[in-house]
Amino acid sequence: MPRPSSNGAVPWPDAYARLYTEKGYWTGEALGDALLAVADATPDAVALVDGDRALTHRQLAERADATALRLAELGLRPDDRLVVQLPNTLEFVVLTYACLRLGVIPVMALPGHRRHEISHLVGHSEAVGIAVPDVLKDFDHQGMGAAVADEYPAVRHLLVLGDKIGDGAVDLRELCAPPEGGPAEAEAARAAVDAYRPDSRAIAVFLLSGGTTGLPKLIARTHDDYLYNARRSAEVCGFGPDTVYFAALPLGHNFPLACPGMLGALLCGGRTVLGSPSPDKAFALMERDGVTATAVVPAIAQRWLEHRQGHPGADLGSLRVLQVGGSRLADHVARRVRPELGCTLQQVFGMAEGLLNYTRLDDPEDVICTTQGRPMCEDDELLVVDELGEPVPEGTSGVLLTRGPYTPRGYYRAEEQNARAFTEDGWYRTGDIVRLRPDGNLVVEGRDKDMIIRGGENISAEEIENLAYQVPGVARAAAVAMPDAELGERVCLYVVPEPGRTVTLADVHEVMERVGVARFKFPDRLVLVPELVATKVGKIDKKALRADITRRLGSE
Ligand code: OOB
Repeated sequence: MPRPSSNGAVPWPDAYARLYTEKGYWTGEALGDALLAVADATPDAVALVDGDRALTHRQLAERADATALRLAELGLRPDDRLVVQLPNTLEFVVLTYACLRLGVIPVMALPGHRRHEISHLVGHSEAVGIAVPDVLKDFDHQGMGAAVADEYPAVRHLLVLGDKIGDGAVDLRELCAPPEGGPAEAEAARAAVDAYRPDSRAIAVFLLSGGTTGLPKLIARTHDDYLYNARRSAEVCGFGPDTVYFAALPLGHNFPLACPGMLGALLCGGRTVLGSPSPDKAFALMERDGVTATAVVPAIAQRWLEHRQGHPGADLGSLRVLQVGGSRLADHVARRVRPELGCTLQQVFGMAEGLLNYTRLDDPEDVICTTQGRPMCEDDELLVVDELGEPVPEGTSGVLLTRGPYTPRGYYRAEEQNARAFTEDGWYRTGDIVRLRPDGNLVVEGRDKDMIIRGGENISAEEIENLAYQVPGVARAAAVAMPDAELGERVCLYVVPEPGRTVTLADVHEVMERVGVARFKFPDRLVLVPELVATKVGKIDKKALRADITRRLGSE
């Protein structure tokens, strides 16, 4: 098993690092420098649009450096960790860019996370700061952040975005404000931030694993690997200076962040427009800003298609590519994209752990609609194996293992999980059941991991079960995916109650509410059963449970 290095990340073996450098995948640049080079080349092109606020590449770069210096003044230093839970806003982008320049590592939390998750992320990453909105969708993020900061004395900075900044908190609008002074000051700020330049092998960002084992694990992505991730993705997606990328999904997700996402668009001298997936607003914004590419999960693609039927009005003529990924897109939905939205569909089978598969824009329609694409790099290694770990014959389905230049060799400080999720020689076990077609494209046929993907949010069944055991009267619990027309899957919890007791869905929700668990993890349905059938090896037979709930749904 590869050992973690002193920074807690598991590095690639030297021979691979050499190979990836020789092949030009790793360029030795820090992400911040790559972004600055673009700002120097196309200073006056618009880089970022957030409502009626717009920044050119030069303005964005200068704001990032001003922000980096303010972070440094607050006492943040390279390798410090900052848990970031912000909506898609200018401040999110400026703060992230500033962190990349300074070598401060953002930990990309998701908007739905609550105290349970944020507290875990802060503890595990040993964060010194938390960045949150004041209130969002009636939830007091600032209060949550303050409570987590109280719990962890190492947290010295609470950065808050909004109108109500509490005592002792830092106002993110001020932190991310434009620099004062003229070109000379900007140059001086840049030189000052340059002094902090992180090594290209250092950790650039922490992404979260969807995970199958309880709370999310941290994935340490390096400057070298993540820059390649975004640049190569941009190439495959035909991004260039004319690209107008619409960030509809929350930017903390790998997909809108760097596949090619916001970073890919910036690195091409293109533009990112910030928004959210709600169809009315998204369509109006795509028309107004001349959006050329965007990324969504299948549940949203479906919603957009439905909406389009009722509201054919908005002009989506600028849209060239709709990327869809995160969970399996049904072939019949895929086939509707070109005729109904007038753009090319690109299926993306990716993971925060690294490997990205894309259908290519010029693939035959059949490949685009029925496969999840092929790896973006010729040095992505794929292995499809059976239950015994033996490679299956081509065209047979099996579990996918992978290694490559942007797939780290282990989770951050997680030796026990790494022993399960990675093989001795560094292959990542994706837990996805795939079939490799003779033309090199993959078809995702299922999952061999205990995870539920609810409208693009990955949920660990084990985490839900652990929470269920805190509910009085629960003797045994098993969470499984139940099929759902709208979200793809929802969470169904099977419970064996203790003798003479009963348990309701409301009881489960109450406990999860109290613990402060993200809403999207709340079970959608509870089924009481007298017992849970075990497999031959003594594990709960989840296949049988999935079949059971599918049967129940079918007969309703
Ligand atoms: C993306 O990343 P994660 O880390 O949230 O989730 C990864 C898992 C995969 O292992 C697979 O189980 C599932 O999500 N998945 C798909 C899929 N794309 C992801 N399953 C079937 N079909 C697909 N197209 O979800 C992600 C990261 C970067 C780009 C796109 C998606």
